[in-house]
Amino acid sequence: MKLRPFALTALAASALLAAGASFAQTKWDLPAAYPASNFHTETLTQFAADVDKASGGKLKITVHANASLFKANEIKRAVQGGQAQIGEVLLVNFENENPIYGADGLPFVASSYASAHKLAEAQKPALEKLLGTQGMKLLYTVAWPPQGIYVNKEITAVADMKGLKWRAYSPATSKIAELVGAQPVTVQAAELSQAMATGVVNSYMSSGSTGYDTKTYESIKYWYDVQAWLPKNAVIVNKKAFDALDAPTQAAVLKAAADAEIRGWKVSEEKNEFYKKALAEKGMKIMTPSPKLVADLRQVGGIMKADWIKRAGPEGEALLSAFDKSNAAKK
Ligand code: PCA
Repeated sequence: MKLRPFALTALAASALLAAGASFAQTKWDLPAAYPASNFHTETLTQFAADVDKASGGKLKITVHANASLFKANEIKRAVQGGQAQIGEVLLVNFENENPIYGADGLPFVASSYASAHKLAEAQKPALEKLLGTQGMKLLYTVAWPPQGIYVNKEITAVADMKGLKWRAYSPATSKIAELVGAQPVTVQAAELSQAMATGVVNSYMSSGSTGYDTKTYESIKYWYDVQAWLPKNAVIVNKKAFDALDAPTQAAVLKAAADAEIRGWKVSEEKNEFYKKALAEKGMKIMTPSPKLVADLRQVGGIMKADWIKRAGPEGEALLSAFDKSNAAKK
């Protein structure tokens, strides 16, 4: 039989419609707080591409870098309320909500990649439970490189930090300022360059990564490689949004997340050395802290840990003792 042109078109249209019906595409927005070139954001971009591929294009995730959609400390609430389906947060930002979020922001509890990884494992069950009660699901976490002190003068003891205008990114980094007699100002990473350029701050604690991203060397000369802690970013998803996906797409998300976690930790550790070199090349002095400065900072850390244990209660103690056990065990 010979089909007339009209019949052909109708046939093609109905075939397209049928394909469309079985191909429901979901779009997610993923707010993130760091620049597109940051290794965390690159990990996210790859994660989104992996999900796209493994789901056969059914789930499209758009990464919004550099706090362009929500400020760093607003991302968690956005995911919780469903304004964003998925997001990347800095866990320690939310320590005032629950101390469990701040376990990886305690100075000198875990200061190498190996021990930070063990701390992440010890923190995970409590974190998953806590996020679950808030209608969210943990997908993966990745550590920032070890935290050191950016400061506009040489320091040999905590007494030298008195009066500094100190940029804080979390309750714990504000607390450090209080304990050393500095003035804390909370500034998210996306606004840090400006805060330094305008003299709002002249010091802060963070990784080589953030010093590099924010061109800290243009305003501040010294970075003390204290290796005090390795805070983590976490990628979290709204549970309703996740549950609304079909099973194969859920599996694709979980697989891509597991891959992203492995990739992210590896890149973080590799880039740690790169950042230090790059900062030095830009004229920054990478300093080994004096024994006195380290001892003083450890004392500050001790106060903070004791305070955290008091606030975190039995759950916090269980977390730390699980960590201590695995950290003491031979690898
Ligand atoms: N960079 C982030 C958090 C920890 C880090 O290394 C920041 O400074 O905001």
